[in-house]
Amino acid sequence: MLTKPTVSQTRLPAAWGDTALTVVMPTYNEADSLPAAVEALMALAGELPGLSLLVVDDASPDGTGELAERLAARHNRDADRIRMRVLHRTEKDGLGRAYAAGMRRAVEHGARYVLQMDADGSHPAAKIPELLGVALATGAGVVVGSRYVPGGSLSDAWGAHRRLLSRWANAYASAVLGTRVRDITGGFNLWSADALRAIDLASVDSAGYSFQVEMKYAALRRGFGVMEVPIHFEDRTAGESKMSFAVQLESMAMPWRLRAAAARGMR
Ligand SMILES: Nc1nc2c(ncn2[C@@H]2O[C@H](COP(=O)(O)OP(=O)(O)OP(=O)(O)O)[C@@H](O)[C@H]2O)c(=O)[nH]1
Ligand SMILES: [Mg+2]
Repeated sequence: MLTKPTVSQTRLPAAWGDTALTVVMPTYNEADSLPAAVEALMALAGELPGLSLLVVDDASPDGTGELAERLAARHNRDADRIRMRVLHRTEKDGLGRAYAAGMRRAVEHGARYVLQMDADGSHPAAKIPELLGVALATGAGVVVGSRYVPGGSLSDAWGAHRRLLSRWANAYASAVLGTRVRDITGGFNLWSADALRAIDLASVDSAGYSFQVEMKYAALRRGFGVMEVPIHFEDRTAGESKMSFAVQLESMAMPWRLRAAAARGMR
């Protein structure tokens, strides 16, 4: 039985902790989940002085955007530098578009690494130092927080049907695209700014979850290394999933669209 780390288990060389690293966190109606997600990240500030957070909110009707502003004001007041910012967008435009906008902003503001992370408590903040350590030690363009390498695990709350579906979606996308990435659909990934600049975020097609697959494939096509680090993936404990049928259809079609574009030499 694997135990879930509650505190960071990786000690980085002190200088590595100074690396400018921005966590991009998209939110839509996450008022019940956001405070704990922000706390978990801010608790890493001692070990990672270069860490900051950018919340990307799509005008959540439940007031997540205003809540994020209040959290930012509190954390920035107590710190010697700006630790948290909020990017407000005018309407719900899909997780992929929110990530692309946030990542672009992070790189423009000087981030050397950008980490994508959900606000619903699914992704383990305590693993961030390890992801950064692997990126710096190997020069990989992307380090995947992976559910499907040895040592990775899924919440016990996931039933057999959901486990199978997730496994199948991963195998499907990797097989269509001919990659060896075990968790190509995963959403807890650390990117180097160099990889993000090479990918050109403005050209990314996916509105929804297929963003995860499209980005990793784009990095591979451009010759960047992809590493995978095992994580434990928790089920969300508050709020609701935003996964819709349209988003699932886009995810089914995207690997074929990417493959066709690659065959035409476009991506
Ligand atoms: N800004 C923005 N954020 C979004 C949008 N859709 C989803 N998100 C956020 O993206 C993250 C992942 O969405 P979830 O609904 O948790 O998707 P999921 O993890 O596949 O589904 P669950 O298993 O039910 O948690 C969460 O932080 C959401 O609030 C969107 O259209 N805009
Ligand atoms: Mg989720």
